[in-house]
Amino acid sequence: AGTAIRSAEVLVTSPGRNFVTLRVVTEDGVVGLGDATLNGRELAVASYLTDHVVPLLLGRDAHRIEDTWQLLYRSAYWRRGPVTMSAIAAVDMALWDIKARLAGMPLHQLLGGASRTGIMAYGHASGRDVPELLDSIRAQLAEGFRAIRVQTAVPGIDKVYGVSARPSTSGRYDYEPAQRAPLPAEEDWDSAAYLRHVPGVLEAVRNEFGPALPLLHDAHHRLTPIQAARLGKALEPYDLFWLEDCTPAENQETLRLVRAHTTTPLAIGEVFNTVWDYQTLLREQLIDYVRSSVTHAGGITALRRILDAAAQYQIKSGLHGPTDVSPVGMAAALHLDLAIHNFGIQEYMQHSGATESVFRTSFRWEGGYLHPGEHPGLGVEYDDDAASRFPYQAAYLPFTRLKDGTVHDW
Ligand code: GCO
Ligand code: MG
Repeated sequence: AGTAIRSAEVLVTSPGRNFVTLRVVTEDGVVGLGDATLNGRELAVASYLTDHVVPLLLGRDAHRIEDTWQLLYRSAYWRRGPVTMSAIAAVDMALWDIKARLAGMPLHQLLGGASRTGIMAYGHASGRDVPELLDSIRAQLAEGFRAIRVQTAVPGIDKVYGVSARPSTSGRYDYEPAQRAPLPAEEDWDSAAYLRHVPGVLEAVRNEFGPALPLLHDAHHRLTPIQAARLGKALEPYDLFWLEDCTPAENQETLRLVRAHTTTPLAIGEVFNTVWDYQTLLREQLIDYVRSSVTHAGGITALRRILDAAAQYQIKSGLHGPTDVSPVGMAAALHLDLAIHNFGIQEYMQHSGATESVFRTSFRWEGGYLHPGEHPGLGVEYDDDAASRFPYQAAYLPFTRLKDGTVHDW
């Protein structure tokens, strides 16, 4: 029939940074796109798709999204993991894109329709010192952001996650942790220095911008449970919207200890890839925000289930949206954000002009709110000519070592 899958191609391009995209085409020529970008491990997902998934897709009915999802998840036997789940996510997104294009509707209509008029997004600010940080926040406010993630350099540490090397005083926030090089770069870390420094920085920001501006902070998995508890407590006077990834994400039970000591809201989940990673966190109400991306959590089908499970506990969404989530993955997030009831906030790190030349999107950014637009499907078109100008280049996320040389969480 006309909706059988005729082809599925894996597209790798690097307009400023690497992206892996799956393009599924039906017999009738309807195209669906899915994001499979896994920062620093792009080619593993590309191979997983090309070698092991595409052959299973050919000839299948593109309408059978649930059945395809279950087939890809269960037939792999090994289950879960970021490579597998990013590959499944790309197929899932592409099939939802096709279904919505065939229905002539923007995807959020198929997910239940809009629950709100716009999607509140947070922007990113950072500084090598407090004055530079305050300027960076002002620049993000001028861009229209109504919530800001605040990251700061730390005296004595050479390079800190989330801090832009060049201060961005206007326009797009310029931060890309993956570096184009054949091997990952080494950075340094000192948790004690960080813990001494951060509360004073948040105090300065709060004093400057008043009580109402939502402020977020990402500790990026670097603290022990007791350090995380102490940080959450120390930041309470500055009323954070959330403290993100305060401990390494593997151990869900750790969050019991953190939770017992602080009322600072907690966000976690960007490195998770299934509902199982959230099981304890949701059931015991140990977090306030689900941080997954559609791309790394197995697609729209799977993330919707995680968010519905979270809703029972008034846990809200805070979907991951750095530049390594492609415009296709971002569009999928926006349709989900618009449709679900338990929406919290959306991360938005604008893509570069080069990225936008490859991925033409229909989403809008107005007055601090995003909207996925009304185009049928996800609303993203892939420009092959533009993409061909940006061949893959190896790029890696850095890693850290403590002063004594011990490898630490980045
Ligand atoms: C965030 C994240 C990112 C990750 C990046 C890794 O909160 O947006 O922590 O900055 O580090 O996605 O690829
Ligand atoms: Mg993060």
